[in-house]
Amino acid sequence: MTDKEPIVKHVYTADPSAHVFNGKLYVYPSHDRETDIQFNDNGDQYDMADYHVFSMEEVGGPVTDHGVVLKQEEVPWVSKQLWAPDAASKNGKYYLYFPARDKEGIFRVGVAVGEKPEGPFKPEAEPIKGSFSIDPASYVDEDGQAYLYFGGIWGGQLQCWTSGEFNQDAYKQMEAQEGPALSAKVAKLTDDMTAFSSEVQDVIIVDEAGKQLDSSDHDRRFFEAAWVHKYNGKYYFSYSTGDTHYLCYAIGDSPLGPFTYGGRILEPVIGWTTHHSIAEFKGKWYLFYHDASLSKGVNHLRCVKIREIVYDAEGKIKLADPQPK
Ligand code: FUB
Repeated sequence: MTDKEPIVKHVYTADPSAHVFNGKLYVYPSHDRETDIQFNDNGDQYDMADYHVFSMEEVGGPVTDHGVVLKQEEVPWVSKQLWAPDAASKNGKYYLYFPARDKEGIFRVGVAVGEKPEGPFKPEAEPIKGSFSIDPASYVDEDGQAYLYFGGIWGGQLQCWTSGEFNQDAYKQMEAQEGPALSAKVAKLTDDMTAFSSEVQDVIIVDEAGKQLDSSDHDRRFFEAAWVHKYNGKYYFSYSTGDTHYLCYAIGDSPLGPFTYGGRILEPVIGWTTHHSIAEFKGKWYLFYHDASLSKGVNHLRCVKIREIVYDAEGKIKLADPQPK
C-alpha cells in the first residue's frame, strides 16, 4: 500500500514509454528541467531540450541511464519543447518518435533512427509529413503493421486542427465545449517507420451504449497521452483525461478502433499532468507513470514510477496494489 519510488532521482523524468527489447526493459521518458519560464496554460514551462534512455534487467532492480540520445540542436526543424516521446523497433532498427514545436511554434512529430534500443538516434531532417500536435505513441501489431497515435489538447494544440489546417485562433478557445469530444489521431506507418502510409483518422471512444463520448464528459474523454497495447486478443487504448487528471482506457477489436470505454487505471497523482505506458515484462504487466513527488509538487519537474497491474476475468485493468489516497 506504500507509494512507489521514482526509478531514478538524479534527473527529472516524465511521460514514460516502456518497451521490452532484447529481453531488457527500456523506458523512453521526457527529460524535465528547471527553467525560469513563467507558468501558463500553453505549458511553456515544460521546456525540455533532450532525451535520455533508461533500461533495467528487473523491475525494482538497478536502472542504467544511457545518457543523452537526442538533443534539440540536432533536429533542424525544431525550435523548442521536446515533449513526450515513444520508441518502436522494426526490421532490426529502433525508432524514437518525438513531438516538438517547429520554427513557427506549431507542434509536429519527428522521428529519429538508431541501431540500438539505447540509441543514439539520428533525426530525420523534417517532421513526419501530415503530423501535428503532441504525444506520439507507436504500436507494432503482430502482423508487422505499425501505427502512430498522437494528439493532445490545450498546450498540445489538437483543438487548432479541427478544420484540417492549423488555426491559431482556436488556441484561445481551448477545447470545444459541445458535441463529440475531440479525438486522438492515428495513422498507419510505412514499412520503414518514418512516414504515414494512410490518412490520419480519429480514434473514436464510445460508451457502453455505443455513443461517442461527449466533450463535456471530462472524467472520461481523451485529452492527451495516447497509448495502445494488446491483451488477450483485444486492443487497449489508454489515455489521460487532462484537466480531471485520470488515466483511463477503452477496449476495441482493431488498432484503429472504435474503442469502448473500460474504466479508470489511475486516480490523480501529485502534479497537474498524468501520462503513462503499459507493458508486459517477464510475465507481469506494469503501468509506467509519473508524478511530481520528487520536486515536492512542482508540476513540470516530474519523476517516473512503476506499478504492477492485473486484469480481471472480463479484461478490466486494476492496480495490483491499490493506490494510496
Ligand atoms: O511533458 C509535456 C506534456 O505534459 C506531455 O506531452 C503531456 O502528455 C503531459 O504529460
